[in-house]
Amino acid sequence: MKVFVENLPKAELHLHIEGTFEPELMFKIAQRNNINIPYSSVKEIEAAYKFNCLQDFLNIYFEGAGVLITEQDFYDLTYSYLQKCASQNVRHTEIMFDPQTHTERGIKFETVINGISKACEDAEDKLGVSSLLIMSYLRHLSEEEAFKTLQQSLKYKNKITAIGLDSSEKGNPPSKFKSVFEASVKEGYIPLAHAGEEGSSDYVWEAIDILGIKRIDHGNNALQDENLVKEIIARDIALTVCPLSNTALQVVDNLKNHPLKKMMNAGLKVTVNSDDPAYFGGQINKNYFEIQQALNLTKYDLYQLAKNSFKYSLLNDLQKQQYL
Ligand code: ES4
Ligand code: ZN
Repeated sequence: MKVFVENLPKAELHLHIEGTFEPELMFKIAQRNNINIPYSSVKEIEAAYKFNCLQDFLNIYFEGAGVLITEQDFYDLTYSYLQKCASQNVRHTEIMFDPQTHTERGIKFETVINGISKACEDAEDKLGVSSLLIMSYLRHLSEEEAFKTLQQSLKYKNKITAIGLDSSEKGNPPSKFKSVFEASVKEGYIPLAHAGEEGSSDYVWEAIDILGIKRIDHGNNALQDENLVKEIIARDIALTVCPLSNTALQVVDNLKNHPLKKMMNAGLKVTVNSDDPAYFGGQINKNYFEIQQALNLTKYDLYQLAKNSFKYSLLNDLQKQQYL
């Protein structure tokens, strides 16, 4: 099964670039930027990665992202992730980035986007991995702040395919971002959002009805509402599920209780992804393999999951055809 997973061509659709920051690279970049981080070894860092909930994780994730300063830093972070894609037979990836995590600390939008997008171009040439970018608004900040980010992005519109919504879900419902999503769609961005990870099924309803999202990041709690499940299926919206993230953040207590197979059986279109692999204990292949083991998935299930990853990607139909 491990070899089957490794050989399976895949796309990754739910991945935060700031969440791919491995301790070794974090040390290296912190050192070259003369920044002190509160850890003295990789072991200490790994020991700190114990989370009780999404917020616990986010605090550490924002702190780690704080050492990224130059375009080269963003380039190195992204290229390092894309090399991992190549080695795991990930042929295509849709990378989320959180501009506000950086612009809030005085880093220019252009530094972030140029570093990330140059790495993507080089990886397409040298590694044969294609990528698209998803600009995510931080939902713990105001809608006005998101509007500022939208404005900053317009000059780089040709490099960005979609918008997302991430960070602390509870207390920050999708409806808070109705106007900025409308404005973003008018600019040609495809709307996506995290919903139903810690938030209830009501948040998933809002995400599809009010924001009009084309794909749901996580969506676990959609299963609480039969009518919602029917609606998601009727609209042919896929869920980007992240098994190891769900156990790391205690959204699911044990992989054996993960709802992925239930989702598939209910007719939902599911994909498997790593979310923040440097923090949650595994890259994409480990996510496929561990969920396969925990739920006794068949090779056919794995094939369906990988096929969905291309079918529900943001590639155009012609680009998809080479994989389907
Ligand atoms: C995130 Cl809500 C969420 N989940 C996982 N990773 C994240 N990075 C930023 N927001
Ligand atoms: Zn996520």
